Amino acid sequence: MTTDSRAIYAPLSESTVIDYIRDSPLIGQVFGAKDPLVSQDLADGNVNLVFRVSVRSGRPSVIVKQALPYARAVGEGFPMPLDRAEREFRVLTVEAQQCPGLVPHVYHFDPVMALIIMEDLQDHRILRQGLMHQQRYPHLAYDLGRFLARTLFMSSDFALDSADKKRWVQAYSNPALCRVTEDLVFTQPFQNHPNNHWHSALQTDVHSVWADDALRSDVLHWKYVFMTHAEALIHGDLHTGSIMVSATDTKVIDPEFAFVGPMAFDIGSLLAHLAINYLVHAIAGTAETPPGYADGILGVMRTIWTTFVTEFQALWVQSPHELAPPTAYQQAYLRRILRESTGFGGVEMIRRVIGLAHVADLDTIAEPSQQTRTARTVLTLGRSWIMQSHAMATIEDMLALTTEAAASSQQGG
Ligand code: SR1
Ligand code: MG
Repeated sequence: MTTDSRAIYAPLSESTVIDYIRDSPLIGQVFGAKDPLVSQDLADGNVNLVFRVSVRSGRPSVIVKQALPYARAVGEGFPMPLDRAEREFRVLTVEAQQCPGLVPHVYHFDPVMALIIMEDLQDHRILRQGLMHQQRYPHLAYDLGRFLARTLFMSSDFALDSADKKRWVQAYSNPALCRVTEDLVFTQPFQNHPNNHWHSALQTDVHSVWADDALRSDVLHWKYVFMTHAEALIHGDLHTGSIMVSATDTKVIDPEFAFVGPMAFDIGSLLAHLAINYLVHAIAGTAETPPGYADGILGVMRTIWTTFVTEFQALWVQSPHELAPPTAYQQAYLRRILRESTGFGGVEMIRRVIGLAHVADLDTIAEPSQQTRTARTVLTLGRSWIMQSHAMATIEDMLALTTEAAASSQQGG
């Protein structure tokens, strides 16, 4: 892996990205000097430029991900700092050590151009797309439970030396992107804000969220936890669009929102997006939905959590440390993480219906009344995860709330 930079930042295009590669250490490392290179614009997330560059036959190929000084999908009115590329590069490097094989290989980082050149996962697809097309991934839940346990444990005070942990808090400080999350996740969706948008059929539901002071107080609590609890180096935007999968492999991508924050923010966000996908299949399933597919998503949620717990506890045992706690403390700690995951997950569900950034699982439901019903149920479940979070003792409690919301929606509730 190389680190190198051009003198001046300039956003790349489909043609200039080829010039960039021709003049980079990728020649010799991945491509030959005379290889006929082609490129493809693959950007479909909210934030960055993404290109595939390959030889004309298709392989070998690499992905070039470049930060823009603003959020790509919103425009220049939504500034975002270029230094997020460097943070993403550093976090991918740390995660590759913590979880070999679960993040893409990085070939090259250029801090001035704010770009990372990484492995092209051509045989993978974005998990959200795979789940929307009713694919099953037998290794997924285990891989993600392990990813969560290892990244979170190994960057926490349970693994790091006290002074090192404090250095990590500084080194991964991410004020601008944390502010994006504070605004887009915890604040704007819970009040009337011009960045919000929602389906007109949900007007009453949205107004009842804004009028619900008990709910808004709890959301404020979770925002405060997000802002103050420097527990571990978290991914910061871990949803089914930040994961790539094949039948046999899982890769977690896009850690640009990473900072030292509450472990449960990652777990809750991931489980929330799976719960949204569960509701889509349970409520708006089509003739193509295989029997049992929605329940399979619940199984993925369960196994992510149980694997996380098992692996996290194994790391506690295997990594003797001055903070090695007794079993009762471990159990209480992990129950707190479950409660917090439920709270954070509920906030994430609601923001994906009302806030700036929506999800394709819901937006692509073809039949309008089914789409409304499902989105309304996501709001109901989000509220229930938030308001019931204090009562979560096991993952089955969270799954029960989830199946109850689906059942109530199917009965017209
Ligand atoms: C303008 S950024 C909107 C959202 O996209 C990212 O993936 C984060 O989820 C952020 O909240
Ligand atoms: Mg992202």
